[in-house]
Amino acid sequence: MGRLLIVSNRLPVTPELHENGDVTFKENVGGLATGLGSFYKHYDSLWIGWCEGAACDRYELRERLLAEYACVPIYLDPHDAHLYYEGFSNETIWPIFHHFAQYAQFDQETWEAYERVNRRFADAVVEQLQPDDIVWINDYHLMLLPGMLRERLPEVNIGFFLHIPFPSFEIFRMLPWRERILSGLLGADVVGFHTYDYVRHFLSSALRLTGHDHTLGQIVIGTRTIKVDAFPMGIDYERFASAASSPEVAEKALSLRTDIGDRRFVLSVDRLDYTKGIPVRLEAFEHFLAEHPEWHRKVGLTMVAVPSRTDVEHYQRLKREVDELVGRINGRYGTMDWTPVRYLYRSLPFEELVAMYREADVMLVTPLRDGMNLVAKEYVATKDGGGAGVLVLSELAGSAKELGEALIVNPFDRADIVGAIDRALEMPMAEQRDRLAAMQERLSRYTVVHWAEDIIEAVEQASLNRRERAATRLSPEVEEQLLSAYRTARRRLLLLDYDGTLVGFSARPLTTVPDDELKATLRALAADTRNEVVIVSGRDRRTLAEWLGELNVSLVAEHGAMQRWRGGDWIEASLPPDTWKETARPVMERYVDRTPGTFVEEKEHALVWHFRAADPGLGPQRARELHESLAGLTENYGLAIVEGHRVLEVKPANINKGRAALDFAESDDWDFMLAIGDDRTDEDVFEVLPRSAYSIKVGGGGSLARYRADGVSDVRSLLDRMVR
Ligand code: GDG
Repeated sequence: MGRLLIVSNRLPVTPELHENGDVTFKENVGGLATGLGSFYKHYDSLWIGWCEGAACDRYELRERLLAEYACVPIYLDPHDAHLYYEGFSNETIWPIFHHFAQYAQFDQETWEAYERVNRRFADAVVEQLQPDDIVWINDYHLMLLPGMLRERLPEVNIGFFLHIPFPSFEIFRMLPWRERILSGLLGADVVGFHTYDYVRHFLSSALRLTGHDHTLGQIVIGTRTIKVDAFPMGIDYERFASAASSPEVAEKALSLRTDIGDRRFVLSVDRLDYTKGIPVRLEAFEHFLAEHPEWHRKVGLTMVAVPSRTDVEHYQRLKREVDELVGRINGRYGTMDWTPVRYLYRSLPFEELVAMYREADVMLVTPLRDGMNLVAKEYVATKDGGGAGVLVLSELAGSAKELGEALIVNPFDRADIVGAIDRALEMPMAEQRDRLAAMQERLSRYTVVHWAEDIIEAVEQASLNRRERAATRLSPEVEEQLLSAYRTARRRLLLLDYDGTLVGFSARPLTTVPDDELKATLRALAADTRNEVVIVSGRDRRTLAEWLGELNVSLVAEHGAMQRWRGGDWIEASLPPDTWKETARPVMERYVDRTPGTFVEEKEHALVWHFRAADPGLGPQRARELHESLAGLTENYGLAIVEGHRVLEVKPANINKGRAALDFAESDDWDFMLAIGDDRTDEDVFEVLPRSAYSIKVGGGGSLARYRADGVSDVRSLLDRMVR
C-alpha cells in the first residue's frame, strides 16, 4: 500500500507565536493526538488538519510543520471556522449524537459552513493524495468528507472513524441534513465506531433513510461494499503504566498524599461538558455523605473539570450549577480541616494527572453518554505493577463494554452511584487487584496502535476487494470490447430484464412505465434486422403488452410462464390449474393487514407480496415469516417461493427465466449474445448462456454474470451507445 494520510479536525501540534516573533510547537493532549503521536511518525504518513491561531499565518510554518511533524496545515477563514466548529459541529452534531436533542441548534448557515469546510478538507486531501494511499478520516467534524472524496476519486481508499456515539435512529432522524450526513459517511470503504451499539444505530439509520440494508455489517451500494464495524479504541498503555512509576510522578504523588493525609481519595476527571453527568455525580456524593456519616472526614472527592466551550450558554449554565453544588456540599459538610469536594477547574500537566490516577482509591467515571472514555482506561493502566483502586464506570460510556470488572452504574440513577461509592470504599484489596488485573490484561493487549492497525488493515482489505471486483467491472475498456463484438456480429440476441435493469424501482410497481427515451432506444435496437430484442420479465403479460407491446420486440412474462415472440401471439407454458392460489391468497392477505404499506399483486400464474413501502425493519422480518407460512404449499403444489427486491413471489417451480432464455438462445445461430439483469431470477439466465455470451449483473452481491454495472443509468448508456 501507499502512505497513510490521517485527517482530523485539528493537527496533533499547535504552533505558538512568541513576543519575539519565534514560533514553537506544542503537542496537543487528548485521545487521538496523544495515542497516535508516536505511531504515525513511524509510518510513512502525513497528518492533515486545521491550523488555528495567529501563528498559522506565518509563511515558513508550512515547511516546518511538514519537515518536523509530517503535518499539513489547512487554513480556514475565521468566520467560517467558527460556524463550522463552534456552530454545526458542537452545537448541532455534538448534542444530537450524545442524545441531548434539547440542546441542539438547527441552523442553515452553520450547516453551509460545515459543508464548505469539509470541501476545503477535500481539496487539501486531493492535493496530497498519491495512488494507493490510505485516507483515514477522524470524527464528527468531517462526516461529509468521505463522500466528497469518493465523488472526485472513485477508487480512493478511505477509512472513517467516529469518536463519539452514533445516536439511535429516532434521534438521528431529527437532523434536517440527515441523508447528506449518511451519504457522506457511506463514501468510505470502512466506517468504524467504538461499540457495536453505535454500529447497530448507524446500520438502522442507513436502512431507514437510504434504503440500503446490510449483510453482516456490509452495505452494498452499486458495486461498492462498505464495511461497518466496531473498533474499540485503546490507549498508549505503556506510557501510562510506566509514567506511574517514574520519579516525577512519584514526587507529585507524595505531595498529593501529604495534602490528603490518610483520607480515602475519590477522583473524577473530565471536560466540563453536559454529557459527563457531573451534577448527578456531585449529588450522589452528597447523598453518600448524608447516608454514611461514618465516612465524614475520612474521604474526599477531587473533581478535575477541564474548561471547555466556555462561550456556549449551556456550558456557562453547567459551570454555574457545578459551582453551586460544590459550594453547597462543602458548606453543608465541610469542617476546618476537611473539604469534602476539591474542585479543580483547569487542565493538569501530564505528570500531575498520572499522580492523581495513581493515588486515587476510587475513580468515578459517570458520563450520561460518552463515545469511549479513555480516562477510565488510563486509570486502570496506571495501577499496573501492584496498585489498588476501584473504577466506578457508567454503562453509557463505550468503555463499559470492555471494562466489565469495574463497578458498572446507571449514571442517571443517583442511588446506584451512591451504592457503588460505598461498595468501592469497602472493597477488599485483593478483590480490587483481581478486578484491575483482568482489565489490565485486556488493555495492555489491545492498545491504541493495535486499534489503528486494525482499522488500516480493514481499509487495505477493502481496497483488495475493490481491485478484485474491478476485474469484472463494466469498465470503458470492457464496454469498447463489447461494442466492437456487437458491431461486427451478424445475428445478435439481447436478453433484457425490465425492473431494476432498464428502469429503477418504485414503491408502486405500476408507476414504472417506460419513458420515451427508453422506448426510443428499444425501438432503434429492434429496428436493426440483425437484432432479436427480448424483454425477460417477471411482470404479467397485460402490463408488458400495454407498456412495450407496440415495439418490435419479444416479450417473456411471469418469468417464462408466457412468451410472445416478435410478431406472434402469446404462447403459454403448460401448467396445472392454479387452485393453490385459493390457499395462498388468504395467508398473504393476512400479512397485508398486519404490515402497513404492503399489498398482494395477482398475476396469471403467480401471487406476489410487495413490501417495498413497509417499515424497512418490519418488511423483511414479515417476509421471512410469510415464507415459512407458505412453505407447506410448495411441496404439495410444485411451487417455488422466490425472494426478489422487496417482494416475495409464489410461482410454479418449473418456470424460470433461464428456460425461456434457452428457448431463444437455441432458436438461431447467434454470434453475439448479451443478457442484463439485476436480481436472483436473472441468475437463471446467466447460468444457461454459453461462456462466450456477455452477461451483466446490475449492482453488487454474488452473481454468475461475467461483468457488473453500477445501476440503471449505466445500462441505459450502454444500450444508447449500441444504437448510436
Ligand atoms: C472523544 C470522545 C472518546 C483530560 N484531562 C486532562 C487530560 N485529559 C486527557 C485524558 C484523556 C483525554 O484527555 C480525554 O479522554 P476522552 O476519552 O474523554 O477523549 P476526547 O478526545 O476528549 O473525546 C470520547 C475519545 O474521543 C477517543 O475516541 O473516548 O468518548 O468524546 O486522554 O488523559 N490530560 C492532561 N491534563 C488534564 O487535565 N494532561
